[in-house]
Amino acid sequence: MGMIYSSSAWIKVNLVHQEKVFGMEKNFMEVLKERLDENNLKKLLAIKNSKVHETVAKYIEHCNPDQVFVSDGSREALQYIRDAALAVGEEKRLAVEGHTVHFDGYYDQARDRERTKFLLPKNVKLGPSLRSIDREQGLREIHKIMKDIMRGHELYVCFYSLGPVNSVFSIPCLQLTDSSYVAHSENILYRQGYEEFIRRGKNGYFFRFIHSEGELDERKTSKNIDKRRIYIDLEEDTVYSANTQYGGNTIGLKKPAMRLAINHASKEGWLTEHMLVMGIHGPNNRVTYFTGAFPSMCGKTSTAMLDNETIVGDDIAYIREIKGEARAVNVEKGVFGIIKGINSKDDPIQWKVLHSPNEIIFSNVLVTKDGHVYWTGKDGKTPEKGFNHSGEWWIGKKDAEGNEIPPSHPNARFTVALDAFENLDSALDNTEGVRIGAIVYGGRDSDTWVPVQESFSWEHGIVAKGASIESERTAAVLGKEGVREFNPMSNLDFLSIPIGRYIEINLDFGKKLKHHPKIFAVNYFIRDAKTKKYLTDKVDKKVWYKWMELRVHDDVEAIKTPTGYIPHYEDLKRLFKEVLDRNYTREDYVKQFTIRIPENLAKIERIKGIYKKIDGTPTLVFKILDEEKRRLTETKEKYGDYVSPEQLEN
Ligand code: SPV
Ligand code: MN
Repeated sequence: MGMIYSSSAWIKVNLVHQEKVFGMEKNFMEVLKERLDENNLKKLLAIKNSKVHETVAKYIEHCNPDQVFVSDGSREALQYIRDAALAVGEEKRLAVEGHTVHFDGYYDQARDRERTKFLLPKNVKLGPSLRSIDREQGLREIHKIMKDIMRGHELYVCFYSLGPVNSVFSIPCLQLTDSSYVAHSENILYRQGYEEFIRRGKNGYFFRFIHSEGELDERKTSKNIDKRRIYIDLEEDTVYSANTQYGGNTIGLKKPAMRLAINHASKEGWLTEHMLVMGIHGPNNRVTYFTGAFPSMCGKTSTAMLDNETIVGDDIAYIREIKGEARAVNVEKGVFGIIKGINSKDDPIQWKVLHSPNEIIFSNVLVTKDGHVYWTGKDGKTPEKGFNHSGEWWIGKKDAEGNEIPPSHPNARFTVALDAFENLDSALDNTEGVRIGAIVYGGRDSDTWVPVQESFSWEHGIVAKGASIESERTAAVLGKEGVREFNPMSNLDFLSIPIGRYIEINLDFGKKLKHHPKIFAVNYFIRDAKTKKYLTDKVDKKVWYKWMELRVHDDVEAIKTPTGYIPHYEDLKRLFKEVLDRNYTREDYVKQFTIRIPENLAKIERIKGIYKKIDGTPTLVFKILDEEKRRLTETKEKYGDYVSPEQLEN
């Protein structure tokens, strides 16, 4: 077809096409003309992409909203959505200028793994750990659930870009949602993409997200959560989400988009990772960029927010090879951060932002009568009463299951744009991203890994660190907390390709690089085996990052252990003094950096056991794990089960 867009021949061709694909009763132009007012229609038609128009028309017909608003990303459009969130009651104004609060339903407080599924065509297999449903059946089910689901609501049609606009990284996204809260959140978290859609016309692919919060109760929370579904269609780059409001299920560009992006990345030779991106500031004004993967609620945001360092992103990174270097962008431009535990001492930067007049959506926190917010772990006394995700709340209130309800939900969050932070790195919008000097992997591990160690090579880092992450479960997903879960690269929840293939892609990515980032593993959660007390303080990570930064440039030596290189005491002692003004004792060092051989060996067996069951695991995985096992066994024979770093020093 030619480039002339609005010819009648074009409409005819598409009419036929659309009848085949969608089974719509009217042609999509008729629907759009009927259901959009002149201004909104004009905004939509400025984008010369029939698939955009078809999608909007189809879901207007199918979901049947009362009204449609097309956002062109202008200031007026953003204001319109902010106002709508307040008018509808999905958000309420708080005492501080720009602050609002939103509540999700009592049982809609986290990502719903059970009801998040891939729609799989008959011939495609993803392996048993990725939930799926037959594509035809799933499409029927979700469309049945979504029939007329937006009745009584307004539909917001929004355009965004994942990654900086007009760059090799950017992926345009079309979001349809009837939740003003979701649209508002996305306006804070993502770059506007209306202009990008106009620029691209019908070239290239884009992601589609169709969300409805469904019927709301009197508290404006989704009522029919038994019909909650998040269905992912890789064939059409589309995610459907219904009867839920919680951001991890609904904010299309966040975790829904990650699944679509991992699929594309795997075919196009780049990586989509659950990673922070930050600048660590070394000697002589040197900035070294780090990416870091941690499962949810394991310190990813607090790492990205370290004071005296700079943040590019705290959740999702796209990584591409450009001229032999690994380069990363933040897919987002805002933070959907955990609020629990944020206090003025440990988190000065976040604390300041949360107390300044800014555009912030607080979700599932406690709100007092005077319009102030409180969260578990905040400085000061817990208010006697207030309003939270359970409705009216007072100290000691219990839920239907007899559990005491905390003031704020453990997965309560705040949504704010990154430009509110004084530590924002100037590279946020670099169209070529930042050069990655180091990749860090970490999990919630109470008994195995030392606080920081450097892997021996790209392959060793990918296999023995990234692909071997295990983490004790947190409140970020529905289910029992504390259970140790395998979570390769902290990305398991978001994988849309078989695990073995994903590991292989990570290994292969290294082959393209002329300069390899160093790969480190950290553990912020190591405990004393007897007392069970944490062996490190929350702020100690500042020192680990400074040490890693020096290692990237070979500025300090390290001790070779069976699992990786660890710091010398003297280097840490100096850094603790410089960074935290603390006297770091040899005794603490030895406790923290003792190599726990039985635990490490047991872990290798667990990980090998898991990979043996995974089809397509690269053989290199077993080779590297066996080598690590051999090193550990030899060291054990020489020094015993628990080996102090001093024994390995020479
Ligand atoms: C996470 O849980 O990893 C988050 C929040 O970043 S969510 O949007 O729920 O995924
Ligand atoms: Mn995350």
